[in-house]
Amino acid sequence: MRLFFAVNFSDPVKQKLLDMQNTLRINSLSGKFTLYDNLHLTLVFLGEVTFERYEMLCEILSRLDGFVFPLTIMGAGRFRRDGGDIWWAGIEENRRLSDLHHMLSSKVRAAGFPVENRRFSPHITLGREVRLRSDFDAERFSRTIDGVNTEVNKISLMKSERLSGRLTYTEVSAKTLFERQR
Ligand code: 2AM
Repeated sequence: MRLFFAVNFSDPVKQKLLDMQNTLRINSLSGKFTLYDNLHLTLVFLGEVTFERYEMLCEILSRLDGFVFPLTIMGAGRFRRDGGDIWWAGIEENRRLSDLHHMLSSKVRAAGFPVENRRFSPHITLGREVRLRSDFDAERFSRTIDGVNTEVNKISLMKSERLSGRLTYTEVSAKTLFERQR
């Protein structure tokens, strides 16, 4: 099965992401836009994993310690691609998130998973193969998006598969972070 660790979002947050996506959609000539249910932030991509290995990942996740922390979704941008760009919502610099990424990556690597050693650029993919209308001011769009404040209270292990032709992500394991004492 094809797996990745991710942060998922509440409906109010996904609704804001959908608003951003809709602005892109109505200003695009073409694109494959992320389904509402699939909006997420990838922490570590694992790829194809056997069942034994899947159990190791659940174990790693269950041993993860950490407190709930704040996260701000801020701005939008694109990874330029020949066949149309990947458009994403950005994440404000977040030490706790980077630490989590590094901790998870090193644990899965130590367990023998060949995870990529690329720089972590946290983002929420809104659409792929997106070609925008030439009169759309992408810079202005990115600048004028309101930040969305939320919190990370759970880390999910997600399965990615096509079900009846539809890309479907299912949470197969999760770790709830500790609430900070108030
Ligand atoms: P994304 O985070 O840029 O959207 C499931 O495929 C998720 O893992 C997607 O969110 C995807 O991209 C992310 N991902 C990261 N590296 C990947 C890779 N090498 N192949 C496929 N998906 C990858």
